[in-house]
Amino acid sequence: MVNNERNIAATLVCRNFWAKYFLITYQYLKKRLENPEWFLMVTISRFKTVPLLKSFFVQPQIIEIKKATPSLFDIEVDDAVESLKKDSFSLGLKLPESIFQEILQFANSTDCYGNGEHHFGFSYIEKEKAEAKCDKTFRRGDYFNSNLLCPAIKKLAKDPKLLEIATKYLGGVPVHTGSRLWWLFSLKEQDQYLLLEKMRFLSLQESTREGAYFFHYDLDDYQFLKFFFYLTDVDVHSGAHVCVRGSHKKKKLAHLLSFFRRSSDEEIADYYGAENVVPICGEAGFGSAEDTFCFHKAMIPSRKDRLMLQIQFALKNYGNHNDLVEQSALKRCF
Ligand SMILES: O=C(O)CCC(=O)C(=O)O
Repeated sequence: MVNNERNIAATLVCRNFWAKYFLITYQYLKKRLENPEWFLMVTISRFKTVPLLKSFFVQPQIIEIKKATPSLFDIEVDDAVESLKKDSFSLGLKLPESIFQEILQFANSTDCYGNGEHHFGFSYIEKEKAEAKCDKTFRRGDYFNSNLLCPAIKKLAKDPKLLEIATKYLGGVPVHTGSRLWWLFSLKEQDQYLLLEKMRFLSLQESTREGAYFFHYDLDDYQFLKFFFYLTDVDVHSGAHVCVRGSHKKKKLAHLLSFFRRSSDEEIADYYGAENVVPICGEAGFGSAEDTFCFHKAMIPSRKDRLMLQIQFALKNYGNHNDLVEQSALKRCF
């Protein structure tokens, strides 16, 4: 009897798994066929690290860099580009105090949206009230239209040194493809466990919406680059972003061919060495540049919520990496 029940349960789980697998595959193909150019890029750009194909994907151009306005950053551009090429990331950016305060003020005075859902808007200090009202646990809070609504965020996307780093790293004229600002809310141990279990069965896109807590790599263009800025103090207990040094240049064939582009902590440490798994910690205002074709993830915050800003550049804008939402589609919880 017990065995029989187990068999039934196993059959249901398998059916569920395959139903979900086919649904994800269907949605994936439908979305990609609507945008064939993007589909082609997502399919082939992952092979840019294969030595014989490299020159096909990356054709450096000579670009004149205009430095009309002064930069907000005191950083050596060539050093940053070297680190990006070698390690996949470069540390040491720092937001000027006035820009930092302006973004913080924006975050405190604008609604964020629970788990990125357009109808769960609330102000950060109302989070617990919003959770009670919606009968939900929010793991993330995303802001929308940040580049349009916050002049400081807009200014960062036009900063001459960030553009120069992007130009030299991408080997072409960088296009600002979007900015994003979001909270990762701290979770109790039990909730962390439940979340990780749930995420095992989600597609990369769905699990990223929960908080990108599994190692994965992005395929946003043939060449792309992100700048991250912490708006809260971040350590390994408060949502450190983690990247795997050198993994933008070298990937296992199984990882390159993988539909989900995800990997476990154990597999990453085995293949790249634990010493190359780098949690990025820093005080509020700390920034970094990263080629997120490398394996990367966020650590689940257990002690404090994390607020992070991302500014993204690529060679082409496929329209998928921004936080733009029709303002009328956004609704408050209360
Ligand atoms: O939140 C983080 O630190 C990682 C974000 C990320 O990997 C993603 O959005 O793809």
